[in-house]
Amino acid sequence: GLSDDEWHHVLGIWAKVEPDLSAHGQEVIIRLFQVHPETQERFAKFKNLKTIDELRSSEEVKKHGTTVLTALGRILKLKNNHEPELKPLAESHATKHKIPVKYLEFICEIIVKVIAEKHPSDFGADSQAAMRKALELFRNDMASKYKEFGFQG
Ligand code: MNH
Repeated sequence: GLSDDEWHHVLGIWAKVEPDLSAHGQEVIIRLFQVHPETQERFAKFKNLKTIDELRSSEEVKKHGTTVLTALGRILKLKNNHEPELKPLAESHATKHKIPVKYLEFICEIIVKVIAEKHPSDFGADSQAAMRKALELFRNDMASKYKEFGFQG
C-alpha cells in the first residue's frame, strides 16, 4: 500500500484535476486512441471517429473521459480500501468489455502524462511517484479481480 504521505500527494494533485475533470478526461481518451490505436477498437461507440478533429469535437468522448476519471477519483479517495468501488469496475472490464491489463497500463501512463502537462508546477517528483504507485495498486488489484472473474487479462 501507500503511506499517509503518499496518499496526501495523490489526493492533493487530484484536487487540482477535479475542477476540470472533463478536459482532463477528454485529453486522456484522445491520447490513448492516438498512441495506442488498438484501444479505440474496443469501443463500439467510438469506432466511427476517424480523425483527430472528430475525436476533439465529440461530446461522447468528453463524456466518457469524465466517466472514467470520476470512477478513478472515487477509487483513489478510498485509498487502500477501494475494493467496494473496484470490484464492479473489474467485473465489467473483465467480463463485458474484456480489457487487457496491458491497456490499463497504457491509460495509467497517459493519465500521469496529461496531469504533468496540465499542472507542471503542482506535480513534482514526489507527487508523480505517489500517483504512479496509486495507479499501480489500482492495476494490480484490477488484475487480481480479473482472475477471480475468470479473465486472464
Ligand atoms: Mn473503461 C466503460 C472506467 C479503462 C474500455 N469504463 C467504463 C465505465 C467506467 C469505466 C466507469 C462505465 C461503467 C462500466 O461499464 O463499468 N475504464 C474506467 C477506468 C479505467 C478504464 C477508471 C482506468 C483508469 N476502459 C479502460 C480502458 C479501456 C476501457 C483502458 C479500453 C482500452 N470502458 C471501456 C469500454 C467501456 C468502458 C469499452 C464501455 C463503453 C460504452 O460503450 O459505454
